[in-house]
Formats: sequence, C-alpha cells, structure tokens
Amino acid sequence: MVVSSSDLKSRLHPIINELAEIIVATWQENLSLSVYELPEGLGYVEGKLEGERLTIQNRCYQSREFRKMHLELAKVGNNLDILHCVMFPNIEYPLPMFGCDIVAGKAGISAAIVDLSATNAEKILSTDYQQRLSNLEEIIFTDKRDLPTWGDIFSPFCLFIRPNSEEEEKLFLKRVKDYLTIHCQVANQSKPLSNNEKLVYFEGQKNYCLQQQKNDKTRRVLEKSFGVEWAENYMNSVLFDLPSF
Ligand code: 18B
Repeated sequence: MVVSSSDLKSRLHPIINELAEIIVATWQENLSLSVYELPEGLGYVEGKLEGERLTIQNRCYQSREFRKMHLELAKVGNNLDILHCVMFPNIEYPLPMFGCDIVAGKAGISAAIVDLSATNAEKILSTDYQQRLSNLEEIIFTDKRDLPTWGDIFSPFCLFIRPNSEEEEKLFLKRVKDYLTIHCQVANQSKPLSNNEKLVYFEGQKNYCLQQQKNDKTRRVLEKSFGVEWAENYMNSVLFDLPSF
C-alpha cells in the first residue's frame, strides 16, 4: 500500500518513507484496521510564521485493541524531516504504549527512538513482553543518547540512538519492526479487562501523554510555524490526546 500519494513523500528522507511503509505494512499484516478520524482540518496541515514552512501529513487507524494508531510525517523547511508514531491502546486492554520518533537533518539522523512503554500500576512491562523483547538478537549501536528528564515513562528496552551509518539506520528499522510485531502479536492475544482494572490503564496512558507533552523540542518546532496556541492544541488533541474514561 502506498503510504502517501502527495508530493511530501518525494521530499522526505528515504529512511523516513521506508519506516512509514514498514509500520503500515506491519499493522495491516497483524491487525484489523479501520480509519480513525482526526479532529477537523488536522489531517494535512501547512504553516509558516516566524520559522520555516512546516508541512504535516497524518495517517490514523484504529482496531479492536487500539483506539488510535497515529503515523505522522513532517517536513520543516528544507532542513528537518520527522516521523512520529504512537499506538494508543484501548484502555480495556492491558497493553503498553508503542512510540517511535525519527528526526533527520541535513547531516543525517540526529535522533531515532523506539519503545514499548508500560502503563500498568507498577510501570513494568508484563513478563510476556519482557521475554519476547529479551529474546531478540542483541544489536550494538555506536552512539546511544541520554533521555531527557520527562523520559522516565520509557522502559529499559527503550532504544534512543543517533545512527552513525546506513547500516545502523537499517538495523534501527529492523528493531522497530521487531518491537511492532511483538506488540501486535501480544495485542491479538489479549483479553479485555473489567471496568475496575481499566482505570489503571487510563491513568497510565494519561501519565504517558502528560510527560510527552513536556517535550520542548517538539513544541518549539510547532510553535515556530503555527503559534503557541495552535501548538498547545495540536499536542494535546492530535499528538498526545488523553483517553476518555
Ligand atoms: N523531537 N518530533 O514527533 N517524541 O513524539 N523526541 C525531538 O536530535 C518533533 C515523540 C523524542 O533530547 C527533536 O535532539 C516534532 C515520540 C525524544 O530533549 C525534534 C514532532 C517519542 C527526543 C523533535 C515529533 C519522542 C526527541 C530534537 C511532531 C518517543 C529527545 C532532535 C511531528 C517515543 C529530546 C534531536 C531531548 C527529540 C520534533 C521522543 C526537533 C515536531 C512518540 C526523547
């Protein structure tokens, strides 16, 4: 399936298009998808204020286990290409958050991050996830990056690197596919919770979103092209909206 038919695709770093294809294909292979409607007017957006033109293209799906699967491709002027992806579980299912972000500049990819982040009371991934993730063949990346303070939401399996070669870029893509496949497989087998148990996952998802909203680097990019209010609304209604309970 073609991820994007607009000309944005042709202007993005190839690794970003490649990962977008991998993500959508993995979703299609493992889950039964239907379209998720984003708030009016926020599917495709372009903006330019003090900074450079920012173009954003969103794709969004849902399934039985996931209330929202969001894939976003963005381009800032001619400098910065971004892939952002988050899978928000339906809080009836005891599943972690899948999150992935790639930021590519002229000098290559500066940030590549992928994680499955626990939202249960203990903030620890279930043994099922831990075992499957531990069984993956180890990959050593040369340049690991330190997480910011709001990054306490991420698991010990979080991979946050600056790939230093095309080979490392490919290995990162492979790891994203591994995490995503494990996630879809566990999701397929998971059973809905009782009303009481759902509250924990509601709180966990809320905490994840509130922490992610503290990412000033994301906020600044949005503010420079769309303004403070628009950025605030976009961060809490599209990028990291809180579930309802
Ligand atoms: N993010 N990222 O998604 N961000 O959305 N991102 C940056 O080299 C955007 C997520 C994460 O060191 C940077 O430092 C924009 C998810 C972390 O302080 C820029 C969008 C995760 C950092 C952007 C976007 C996530 C980071 C600086 C909307 C993880 C490091 C690049 C399309 C699951 C933060 C650099 C730090 C950095 C921008 C993580 C420019 C606009 C889902 C940890």
